[in-house]
Amino acid sequence: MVTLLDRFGYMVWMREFELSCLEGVPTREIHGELHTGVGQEAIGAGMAGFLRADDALTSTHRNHLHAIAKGVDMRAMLAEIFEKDTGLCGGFGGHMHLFDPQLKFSATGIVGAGVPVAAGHAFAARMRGSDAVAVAVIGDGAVNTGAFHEAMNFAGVHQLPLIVVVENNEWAISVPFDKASATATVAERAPAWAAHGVRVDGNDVEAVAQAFGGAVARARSGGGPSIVEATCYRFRGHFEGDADTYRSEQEKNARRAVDPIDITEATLLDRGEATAEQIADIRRTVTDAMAQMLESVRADSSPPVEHAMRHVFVEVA
Ligand SMILES: Cc1ncc(C[n+]2csc(CCOP(=O)(O)OP(=O)(O)O)c2C)c(N)n1
Repeated sequence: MVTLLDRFGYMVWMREFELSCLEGVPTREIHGELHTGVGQEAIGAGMAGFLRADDALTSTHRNHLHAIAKGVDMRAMLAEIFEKDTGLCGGFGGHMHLFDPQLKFSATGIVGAGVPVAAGHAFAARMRGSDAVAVAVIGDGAVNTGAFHEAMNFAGVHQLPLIVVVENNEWAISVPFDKASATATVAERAPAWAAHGVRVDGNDVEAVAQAFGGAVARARSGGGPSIVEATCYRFRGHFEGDADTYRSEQEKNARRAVDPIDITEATLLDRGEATAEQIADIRRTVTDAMAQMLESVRADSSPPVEHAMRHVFVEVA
């Protein structure tokens, strides 16, 4: 069983992982856009512990925390993000294209495109007679794509073991959710696809765990698809380098003051489920371990230039 203290630990790892990634932007160790999930940790941490290796999880451009929740090796992820040949994909994919076939984890930068892939995994599990489930994590911007509607309808028709987790951080880059969605929530759309829908406070890691765990159990036992909408706020710009002028300073300051890690810490202390020393110890241990991981990843080599054409054409021996 994953305890609240365990979930707190996951959140601290997730935050420190993202902070380590941020270090590679000004130094130009990381090329291209970097999207972090700082502020959204309670969703990934709430999903931890419910999925098996043979369950599939597809994610987005903002994928690091979901990979950690699926159990993907963090060092291999960090090395991939820092473009090293020790990375998950040999340094060829970068941060938006993390793939772990053993754990059936994949990501795509194409908004909404992970949902039909997850529906395919769910359909394959059904055909194999397995009770494996498939999860797609998407943002609120993805719920207005054709891919999402089509995949949800397919999952509803076949009552597939598909769980779509929507991280509703209210903004799709500069577009507010309420200016783009015909419905006030995503969860309320679920009955249109014969799916179960629930909306939870995505800063409340226990509420996320309860909703996600319930959806996984339902899917595994033949109860069909679910949408779990978790409300949250992204603390940083859409990507590193985003001027982020579309959100007022007042809004950003007020929302960043509601930090899911601090909320979880306060709950643990209030309930006497952890002492201040234990909390401080977790924070310190994780910070030190992440610093060491980053230092060691930085010492790895980049893929050699002669490998540049690898994985482009079929290689004939
Ligand atoms: C099909 C497609 N359209 C547009 C884009 C450009 N784009 C990248 S991220 C993004 C917004 C995504 O917002 P959301 O789904 O809410 O996720 P968030 O970034 O808030 O996590 C857009 C429009 C894209 N990558 N793919």
